[in-house]
Amino acid sequence: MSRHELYANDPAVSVITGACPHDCPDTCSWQVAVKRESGAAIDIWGNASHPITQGKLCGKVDRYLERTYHAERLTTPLRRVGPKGGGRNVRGQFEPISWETALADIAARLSAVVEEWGNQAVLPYSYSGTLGYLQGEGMAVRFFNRLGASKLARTICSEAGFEGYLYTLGATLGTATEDYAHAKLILIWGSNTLTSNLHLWQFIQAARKKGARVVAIDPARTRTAKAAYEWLPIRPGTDGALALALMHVIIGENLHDAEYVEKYTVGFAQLAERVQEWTPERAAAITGIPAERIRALAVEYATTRPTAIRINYGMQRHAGGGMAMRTIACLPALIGSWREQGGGIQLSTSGGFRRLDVTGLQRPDLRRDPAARTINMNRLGDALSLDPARIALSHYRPRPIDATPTGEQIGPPVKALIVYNANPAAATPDQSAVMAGLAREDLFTVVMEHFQTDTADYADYILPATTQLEQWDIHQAYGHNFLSLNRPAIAPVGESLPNAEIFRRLAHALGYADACFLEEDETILRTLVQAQTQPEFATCTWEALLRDGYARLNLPDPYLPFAQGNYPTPSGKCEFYSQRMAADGYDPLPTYVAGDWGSGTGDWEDASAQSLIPNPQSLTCISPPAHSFLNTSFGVVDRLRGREKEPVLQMHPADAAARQIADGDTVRVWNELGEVTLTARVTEDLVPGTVLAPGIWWASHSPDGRNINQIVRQDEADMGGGACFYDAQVFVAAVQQAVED
Ligand SMILES: Nc1nc2c(c(=O)[nH]1)N[C@H]1C(S)=C(S)[C@@H](COP(=O)(O)OP(=O)(O)OC[C@H]3O[C@@H](n4cnc5c(=O)[nH]c(N)nc54)[C@H](O)[C@@H]3O)O[C@H]1N2
Ligand SMILES: Nc1nc2c(c(=O)[nH]1)N[C@H]1C(S)=C(S)[C@@H](COP(=O)(O)OP(=O)(O)OC[C@H]3O[C@@H](n4cnc5c(=O)[nH]c(N)nc54)[C@H](O)[C@@H]3O)O[C@H]1N2
Ligand SMILES: [Mo]
Repeated sequence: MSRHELYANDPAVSVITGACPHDCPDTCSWQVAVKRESGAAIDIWGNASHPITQGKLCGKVDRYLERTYHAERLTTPLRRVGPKGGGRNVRGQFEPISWETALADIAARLSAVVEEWGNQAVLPYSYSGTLGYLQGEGMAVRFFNRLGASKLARTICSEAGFEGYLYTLGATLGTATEDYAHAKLILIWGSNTLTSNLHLWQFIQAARKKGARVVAIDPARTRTAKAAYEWLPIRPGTDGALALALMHVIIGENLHDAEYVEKYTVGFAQLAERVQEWTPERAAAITGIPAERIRALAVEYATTRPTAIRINYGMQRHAGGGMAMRTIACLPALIGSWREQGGGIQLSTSGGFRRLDVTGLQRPDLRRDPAARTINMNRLGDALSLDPARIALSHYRPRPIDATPTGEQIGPPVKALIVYNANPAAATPDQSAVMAGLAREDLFTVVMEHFQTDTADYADYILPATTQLEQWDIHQAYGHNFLSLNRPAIAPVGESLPNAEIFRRLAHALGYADACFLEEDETILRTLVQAQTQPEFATCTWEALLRDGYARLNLPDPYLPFAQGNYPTPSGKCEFYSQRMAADGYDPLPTYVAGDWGSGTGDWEDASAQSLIPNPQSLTCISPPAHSFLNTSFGVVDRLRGREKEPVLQMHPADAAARQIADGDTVRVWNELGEVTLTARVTEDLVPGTVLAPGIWWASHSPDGRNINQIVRQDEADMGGGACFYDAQVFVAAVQQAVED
């Protein structure tokens, strides 16, 4: 008997359907069993009827009740009584206060900041704690529009890749997740499916049962690469070169789909000319993949039918990440694989939801100051400095043509920071700059949280927020085409409140009389659903969502978005040549943009640092997600933290030997931005020259109260102001030998 059946027959239990709120492509439909009498949740599982969830949750969200009822869950508003900040096992000190006092104090402080420094001195900071429309950028956006706060460019995760993909294809549409089951060759490119996109795997397995081959292109032999047919080890940040060489072979050997190219693409002649210089030998020298293997892969890719690429964000967290994505996105059109079910490429399915109208939800008409500056969230460290030059740097500039005009208004320093759904002290680049900013005594910081995170340690006020079990929301997805409704299963734990309610109360405390700050959460969501007029939402009625908990977008089934062109680009075609890119200051043709940090010209390469280690060579550091964490959101769950054991640095035996480092040694990892202490794991599952630190550990759970974002710079990728988490150069040295027994 399934758990659903078990509980459905139990009169003492009710079953509530909801949706996982976390930042993951899978956006699972979940079900929660709640004791009617006590109102306590007693079990949670994946919804068996959902075509993607198929009854399974990941190992993290399986522990959602443990997280929700965790002893350290925040249950009352808190006011700081000690110094700002924390450290290893040192936490900020706070006293409980009432909501009334907290809201009155915060309103008074915000009003004073606005009065003295102007509305732009207030900065919201949020990302993906929940991806819900309402508890994410819903009521919060109404509030910050009304206040006229500085705007935040949400660039930390996927922006560079998105921009690159959009230049080529016009929308983040692609292969349907279910359709991977039909592929005969699957390239998993810069993604660790078994860790970060688990529910795709069942479709890949189905394809393998029918003989499909799976190739993982990754600097690390991840769980996914181990399970794949082949691991193709690639140097980080060099994927563009690989794609160019693949196209060199495909066009050179006349393996492209001439008819598809002719009908549905622009710029083939220029592309052919461009890739002529990209011989496999040239790409081999850059990527580290042997030329023969590149040649064979190109032939295999072009001649196997259908063939699908699953690309994700790993390969775009680099200085040239946008261009790499733009280049790879040309491949399926070149071989015409969009024609076939099980062909194409998927970066994200979020494009299916792109026409969901959120104006009623976010109320841009309320914006008091439409010209307010936009801060790039990756540069929070700069934004929180008091140096005008650094504040200017933190302004969002997504393209080269947006370079700072001289005399640009930089606006006031940030004097009030309101953090929700994010943990920037742990997750944002250049951790020491972020922490230094957060430590400013003249900065007023409010953090809405479930737990006292590294960021909350710096807050003046911490406001307890509800989890998904305790709140309403609606979710799009970026790994499938279902819209989901989340219903609260339990009453708020302690005095916690949904983000929407906190902003509603803050609006009230600030005297905002607009009717939109009175609307109830459920009403807002129903109105949002009912306001949609585009045909793809015709199936997503409020009734269907209440009944099933999810609804498939009204897209054709099967869904082959570009089988007959229909690219929403300026030309209406797949753009091998992009005029828009030229106008935006880019090379209009696919090209390779090298990581600009490893070039040996930066000031990071200072002699004093080099003299500290026997082998002064720097290594490229990547820090993709640990299996048992979701960014920092599950770091508090002991059982999951226990699975990850401790913050480690994986390194290749050759790199370890060159530094006289042995497995288990404590190592110092540093560059000019900062340093962090980790435990070395020597492994052949990594390309030489690259080290890997699984993330994201809480700083306060780390040996020296710091984590790997110490060594990640704030500089933007080539497109979209995206982050460069995996484009860091570091030095590594042992600080202590492991004790042998
Ligand atoms: N368990 C778990 N799941 C998660 C998350 C988590 O923290 N934990 N985070 C969620 C979030 S916020 C996101 S954005 C998604 C991310 O989803 P993905 O982008 O699929 O992230 P990963 O699964 O880490 O896969 C990235 C892979 O890229 C590799 N990589 C790094 N640099 C390069 C490169 O230059 N080229 C190539 N080819 N590969 C490279 C890394 O080694 C890693 O294996 O996952 C989500 N799901
Ligand atoms: N070194 C390194 N750094 C990275 C990455 C990496 O791969 N390597 N990945 C990057 C990526 S892809 C991303 S997306 C970012 C993610 O960065 P963040 O968005 O900061 O993600 P989390 O660290 O998980 O923090 C989310 C916080 O929101 C809280 N939260 C969850 N739900 C709610 C809610 O309903 N209400 C409120 N008020 N709070 C809630 C959680 O408790 C958690 O503390 O990190 C980035 N940082
Ligand atoms: Mo992300």
